[in-house]
Amino acid sequence: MDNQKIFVTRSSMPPYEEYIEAIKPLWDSHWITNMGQYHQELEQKLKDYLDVQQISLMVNGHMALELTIQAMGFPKGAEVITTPFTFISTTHAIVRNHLKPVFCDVKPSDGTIDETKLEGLITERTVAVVPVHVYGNVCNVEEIERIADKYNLKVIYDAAHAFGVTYKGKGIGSYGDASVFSFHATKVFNTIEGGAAVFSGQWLYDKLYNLKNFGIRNEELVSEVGANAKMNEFCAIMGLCNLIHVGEAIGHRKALAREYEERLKDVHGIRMFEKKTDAESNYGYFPILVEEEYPLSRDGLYERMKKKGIYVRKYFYPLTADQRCFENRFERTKLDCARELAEKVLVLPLYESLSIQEIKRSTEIIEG
Ligand code: T4K
Repeated sequence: MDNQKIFVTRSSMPPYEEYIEAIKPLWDSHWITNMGQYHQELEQKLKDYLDVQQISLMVNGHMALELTIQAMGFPKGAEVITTPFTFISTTHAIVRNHLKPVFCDVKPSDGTIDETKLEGLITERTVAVVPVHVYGNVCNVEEIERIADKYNLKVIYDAAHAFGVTYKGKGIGSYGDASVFSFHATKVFNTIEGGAAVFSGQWLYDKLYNLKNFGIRNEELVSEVGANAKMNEFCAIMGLCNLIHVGEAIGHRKALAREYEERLKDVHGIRMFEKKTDAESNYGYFPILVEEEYPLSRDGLYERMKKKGIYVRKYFYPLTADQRCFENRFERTKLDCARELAEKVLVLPLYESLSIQEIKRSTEIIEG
């Protein structure tokens, strides 16, 4: 038991019979993709759950972000201010749209974009900001909105980690011009692979419909050039089944996160991110920061845990700005805090079926 491998996460899955029962009708209809009945049902249910006006389901979170940025119609080469302390998808979505990422530093308190440094990066070529609610930590949405309004910039949140997060009693997806969620297998809520863009205007719904469905409006009309990024019915049904249990799953994660906090709060040299008091987390990730006072380096602790079968992760090291694919491509802005966090962060295992005993196994190694 004590040498069983523990990974950073483990996909939440509904009871087997529940899913099998739910997919049975597909063998009658043979309608398994292209905005079918379950796709529509999931859109309706998620609109309520996420407390948003419009939703467009996608094949994954990355395509939701890439196509939402594309939908805005920014001119080629325009600048988009974003954070490098994120999964590579955020930066790829900007670059694949022929836009230039301008990297802004993050805050040491929670790893989100440092809004006090935004204005200094705005030029006449800036068209948008793509902040990330990293680990579900809520960005300073009010200040970002104030700056965006002042300079007439669009705000598209990468909310891949923030499913079910609320801020000041509102769904996190209701902030900004649009937000994008990931429903990947490793997320709090999954549709196996999947994602969605959420927003308020009908025009964006229609635009994204075109972009995810080849621009096809009817059998004889293709109105614009589009990709294929539709969610299929097996994935939509997985989402419908998982949605029934997600509230309970988040509650369970919360209890486990509290257990970690309690066990780690007095460990010298281990720091945890701050949470906004008016935000309700989804407990999707449990990141810790290994500070200088800790007897081991971050990498030292990572190796020690791995040797004992606990596969923690360095989300997000290296910074996306430092990845080989971007070498010598974009200006090197000062990213001191982001770099420091990337050198210190370790994400501990946290998932619905994790046991207190397994948490103890991890924290005992950290306690040394
Ligand atoms: N923006 C942000 C900020 C993101 O974090 C992400 C995705 C995106 C955008 C893009 O959304 P998607 O297009 O992916 O929907 C994982 C995920 O693949 C990725 O979705 C996620 N972020 C990223 C943070 O983590 P890896 O390369 O670390 O995954 P992997 O395969 O090493 O899996 C991690 C652990 O999860 C495994 O050790 C075990 C567990 N696992 C994994 C899979 C694949 C399961 O339990 N079941 C599974 O099916 O990227």
